[in-house]
Amino acid sequence: MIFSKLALSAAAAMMASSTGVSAKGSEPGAGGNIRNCGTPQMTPEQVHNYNTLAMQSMNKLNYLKANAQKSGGVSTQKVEIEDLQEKEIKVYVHVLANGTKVEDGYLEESQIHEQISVLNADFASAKFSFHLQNISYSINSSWAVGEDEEGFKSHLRKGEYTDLNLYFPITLPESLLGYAYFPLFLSQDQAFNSPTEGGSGLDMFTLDGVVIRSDTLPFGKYAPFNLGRTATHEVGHWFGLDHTFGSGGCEGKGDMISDTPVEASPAYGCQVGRDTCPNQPGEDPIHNFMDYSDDACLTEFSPLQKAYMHSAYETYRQNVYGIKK
Ligand SMILES: [Ca+2]
Ligand SMILES: [Zn+2]
Repeated sequence: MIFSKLALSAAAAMMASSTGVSAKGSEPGAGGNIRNCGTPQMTPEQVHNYNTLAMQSMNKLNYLKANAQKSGGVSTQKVEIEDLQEKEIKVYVHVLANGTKVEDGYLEESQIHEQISVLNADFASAKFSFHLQNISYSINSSWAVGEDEEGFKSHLRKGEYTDLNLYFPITLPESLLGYAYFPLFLSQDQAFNSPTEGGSGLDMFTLDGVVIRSDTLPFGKYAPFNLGRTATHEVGHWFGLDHTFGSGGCEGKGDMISDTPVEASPAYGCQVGRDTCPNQPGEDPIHNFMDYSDDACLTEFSPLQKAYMHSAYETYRQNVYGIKK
């Protein structure tokens, strides 16, 4: 995976050493399969930007402080998102298979359309819609198992920074279900990933996108993660959202989204009533798409998460190099 390559640069080493990729997935799940997301943990700079933008989106939507305080810091007030304009996201799908049979990972188009439908349903209340532009099929034994990320992305990535590329290998290293990259100010990140510093030579524009093992698509075999919610979760990262458990623990800022209760660790299965931070308001957000529960248990984004995704999309993706799109 790209993480080992990124570790060559100092800034990225910080990112890689604190990813917690294996730590977060090391808790036993209810069944044999567990959710394990490989999206890198945010750098301190990303955390700072994330926090600032989260506050801005809160203000923008008139999220009343008074209401938040009344309920002990977790606002239960409905955010008015009527004034958020619906955004249409162009989607490019890339199937990474071993051969041309379905069992080789050569997905049927109907299954891909079903995945896009799940995204549209899950993001409808957040006012995002997804529009499939093209499906590419590649037969490559390395790409099919999620290896050579640089290779498949530099060959296949389509569209602009506003557009979503979805890569579907059969499986991924380290039992990951998927991973994505947070949106960034591109020029800033391209500098840190410069080839002259021994980096991968690929900029974050090329790496941008979501990689998901294809048996997590609707009708896939990776139960209980086969209802297409891995895509929803990873696209949440692509829009800039952190996990609801943040970097873990009850004392930190969690995910910096004030209407998702703080939780100490990822929730697995569907633990209704789970409350790992009893001294912090609210039960754990086990139904939130940005937690680790089973697909059937994941049903929602919080109002502020929805607002934040719009702010991040406008700030990072529609405003590349200061040019507003
Ligand atoms: Ca609590
Ligand atoms: Zn994740």
